[in-house]
Amino acid sequence: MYGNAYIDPNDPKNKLIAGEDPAKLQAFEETILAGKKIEPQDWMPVNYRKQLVRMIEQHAHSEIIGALPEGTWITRAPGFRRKLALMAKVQDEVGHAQLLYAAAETLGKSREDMINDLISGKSKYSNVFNYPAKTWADSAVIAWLIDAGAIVNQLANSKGSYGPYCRALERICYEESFHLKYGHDNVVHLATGTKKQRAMVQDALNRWWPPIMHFFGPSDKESVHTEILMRWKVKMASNDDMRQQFLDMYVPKIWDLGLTLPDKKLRKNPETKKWMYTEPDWDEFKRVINGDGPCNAERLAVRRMAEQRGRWVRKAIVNPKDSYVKPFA
Ligand code: BYC
Repeated sequence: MYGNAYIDPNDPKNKLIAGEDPAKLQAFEETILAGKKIEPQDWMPVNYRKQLVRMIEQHAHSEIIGALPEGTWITRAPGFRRKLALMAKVQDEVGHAQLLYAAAETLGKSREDMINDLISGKSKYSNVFNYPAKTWADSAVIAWLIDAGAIVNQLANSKGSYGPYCRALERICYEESFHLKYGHDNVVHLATGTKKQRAMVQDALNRWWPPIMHFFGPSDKESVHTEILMRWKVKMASNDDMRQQFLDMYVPKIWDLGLTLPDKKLRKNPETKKWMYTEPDWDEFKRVINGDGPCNAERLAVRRMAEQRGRWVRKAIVNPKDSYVKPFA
């Protein structure tokens, strides 16, 4: 429906831009085509704003919820150095959420509304964080491969069109590259360790592989938002392209460690240079992102508790006279 050619907001086929001023829309699209950034004070179509809020908000939620599965391993990480490193990583992830909430706020949605939409279950967040981190190896696999997937996505999108989101992503990517190295170091340690350690990391990889394949979103055929997001350079690559890029970079590294992946079809087609794989279970993906994964209820319950327990602090910061309010009221 949308190529790079001019699109007419008065054409009933173009529902996503219905009612927009054609001249403003054209100027907006030309700015994007020229590779310039859109800033908060600039004119933007209603749906550009809506899509950005949806995506940045979901991303911010993913960062704070993503801190939970790894966070539970801080006290159990083997050795003081790994405890310190994991604590710093978890702290970074929560910091990423702050950067992203601030970027989304520039589009007019308040942080309070975003948090309320998260804890009420209205907003989505990344599928991967609805699975349990059962062993120390799970935390290693998350830090290596989920952070790797995040970098593939975020590095591409940091070259996108919305200034505040791109600047937040650039900074996040610097920190994620440390996380990836930390995760890789942990996986290598386990994969080259005792028989028990190898078995533990292999088991974690087997369980995390399907959610990792889901992480990049539904196949391009099924994706709802990709077309308009790519036209407006919010997304700089399609879901399937990002998945392919991830497979290209990380499957060889996983195999090099002598680890296997739970997909017999997984191989690179020498002619097309594309990875072939078993189609992920998209019904499971839909269940998980719509609230019915193994840990959704637990994750939201923790966030709800954090929101309630921190309420008096936020109130006291806004109005110090209120600082006598009882905690947990
Ligand atoms: N999980 O039309 P589509 C991290 C939803 S955190 C859940 O293809 P789009 C880390 C999608 O929202 C990094 N939902 O969507 C943190 C849509 O539903 P709605 C997280 C998903 O937006 C702590 C529907 O499916 N990264 O790395 O074009 C510790 C149709 O999909 C998912 C980001 O948030 C999913 N995986 O493309 C360690 C990156 N995939 O909204 C690590 C920013 C799809 O219509 N986001 N859905 O109800 C994006 O790049 C894009 O939003 C996506 C999806 C590629 C994820």
